[in-house]
Amino acid sequence: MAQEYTLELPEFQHLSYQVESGAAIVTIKRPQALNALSQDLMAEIAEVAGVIIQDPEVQVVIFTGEGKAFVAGADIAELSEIKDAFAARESAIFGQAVMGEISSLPVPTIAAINGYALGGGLELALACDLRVASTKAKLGLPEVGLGLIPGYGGTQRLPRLIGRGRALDLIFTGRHVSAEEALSLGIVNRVAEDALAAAKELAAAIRKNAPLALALAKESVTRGEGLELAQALEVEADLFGYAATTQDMREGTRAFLEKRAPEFKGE
Ligand code: CO8
Repeated sequence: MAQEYTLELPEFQHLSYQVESGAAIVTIKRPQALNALSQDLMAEIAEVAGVIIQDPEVQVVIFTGEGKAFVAGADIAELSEIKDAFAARESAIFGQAVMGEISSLPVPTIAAINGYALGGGLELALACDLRVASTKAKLGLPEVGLGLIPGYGGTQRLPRLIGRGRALDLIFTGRHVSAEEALSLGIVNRVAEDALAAAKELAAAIRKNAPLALALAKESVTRGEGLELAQALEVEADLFGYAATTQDMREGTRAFLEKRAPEFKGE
């Protein structure tokens, strides 16, 4: 069921925001340019991240695109107008910060890749926790063909996800890979005919679990990424300790012992 809003939403021009059964669905809507990320659209993505954080109904977020693309990259018309290295660097830093807002959302995020996810579009998907691709999707980092390099996190997040050699194959060739190849490379978690429907199913499976535990599990994985194993395990132990103090932990363990479904409150 779609939520009735008490939260005041900004007027978005290039995306829509809707909450269905605890899942926020953010649909990028610039189909005339295959949802290319203009600066205005990037600002709206940053804004929607702020909305998500404030919306108490949201337990999972799904990003998707309208029409035949998820997002076909940064807006090439705007890129062609960039005058100098300073301006280009600023644009990359702004874009990286927007992707950072997405990747640091406390709730699980899913990219429902309904079509082309190229350049900045793949980088948006990589900023999400999970990726579900439609059988029609094409993914790639074609920036070198434009005389550029990925600048919204692609040279960093893709190698961390799939390893240096596989990432550089995609970055050097700029080739588009199919959903099936993306699955075998480990870029996407699932492939389905209808990416959004499959992402909603995945969101429903995630939402059955304790919300604070989900947030703490995500935090543990994120904080551990840049650390030595011993330090990372300390982070895990600290967050485990915190999880064990929650009402949801009492409820989850009691429900198991009483052979019933738990009712988590996120407390
Ligand atoms: N930017 C602007 N407009 C675009 C983009 C884009 N990335 N992609 C498509 N469009 C526009 C087309 O120009 C076209 O507009 P019009 O109808 O006015 O001519 C419309 O969308 C439809 O596109 P096509 O006719 O090309 O559709 P096809 O089905 O023939 O082809 C493709 C689809 C293969 C996806 C093709 O459109 C394509 O190759 N697009 C560009 C993909 C690309 O190179 N993306 C990477 C961009 S660079 C990038 O993302 C860098 C990110 C980091 C930046 C950091 C610093 C700011």
